[in-house]
Amino acid sequence: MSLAATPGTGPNTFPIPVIRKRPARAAWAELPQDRTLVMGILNVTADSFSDGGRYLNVDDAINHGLELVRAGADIIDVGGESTRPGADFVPQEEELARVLPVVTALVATGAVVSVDTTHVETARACIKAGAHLINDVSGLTHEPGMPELIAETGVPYVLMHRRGDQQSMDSLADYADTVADVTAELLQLRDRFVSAGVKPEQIILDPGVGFAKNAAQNWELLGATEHFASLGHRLLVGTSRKRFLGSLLQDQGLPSDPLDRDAATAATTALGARAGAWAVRVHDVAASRDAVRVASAWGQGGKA
Ligand code: PMM
Repeated sequence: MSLAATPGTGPNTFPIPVIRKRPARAAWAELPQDRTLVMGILNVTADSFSDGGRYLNVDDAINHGLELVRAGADIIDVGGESTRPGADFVPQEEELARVLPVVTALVATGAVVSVDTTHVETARACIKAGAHLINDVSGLTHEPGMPELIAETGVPYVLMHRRGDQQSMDSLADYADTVADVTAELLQLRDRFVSAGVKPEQIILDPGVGFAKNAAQNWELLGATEHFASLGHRLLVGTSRKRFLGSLLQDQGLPSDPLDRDAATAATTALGARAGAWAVRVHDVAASRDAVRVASAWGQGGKA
């Protein structure tokens, strides 16, 4: 990867390196197809559970996005509203003001950029600014107009399973059969998007680990990764530093704070990759960059 210096673009004050010189849309088409992709998390938020407040400043956020690319991220997922249980809602205009300069600057470097938003107007503005992917965690509560926007723009779209919102979801983790119920609800949602004109190949499914699920339910969903990867869509899995990993480590008497969960996260990356995940969403990119390559080499005589 060349990091040729170029004049700065966007609102920040330092020159932004061009990672790959090519039209913004081509960057998506050039993503590797022979291994699981690594999506690096860039939370431009005050209160995300493991990195809240660290990248609220635009320059810090852009710098961190570039660090994630240098560490081996295939996609950078930029979010302006924390989705952790109990988090405050952020007005859509404020969310957009946080993410748009970061998305614009990262797209200008040639990076593949995803936007983690539940808001149609944020998604619309970011797509206009060149974002390649919309990552919507709203699940069964998505905003009216989202299916139409995704159909109209043709961008890839992560359809994640969640019941309720960040304030109500913990009380909604009641399933007769976790895997069957999540599958049925996800496919119902998928059908709504397809009816609005979204092409099935635009849709990336995500079982929504930790969203209206307790630890045991998260493990059930992860154990069914192969099943979720066989539903006719690409599959994204997000486990990074989540509470259920902390509980597992704590129960074993091991360090379990959010920043102690990266090795456990890398293990879920390797297992998820072996089970057919298209991408994993992680904070610690370097560990998962290596883990997806180990997963590819496993069973292929060492050829990653
Ligand atoms: N998890 C979080 C945020 N966005 N998006 C998708 N598609 N899947 C996830 O599992 C997911 C997500 C919460 O993690 P963070 O607060 O560390 O970003």
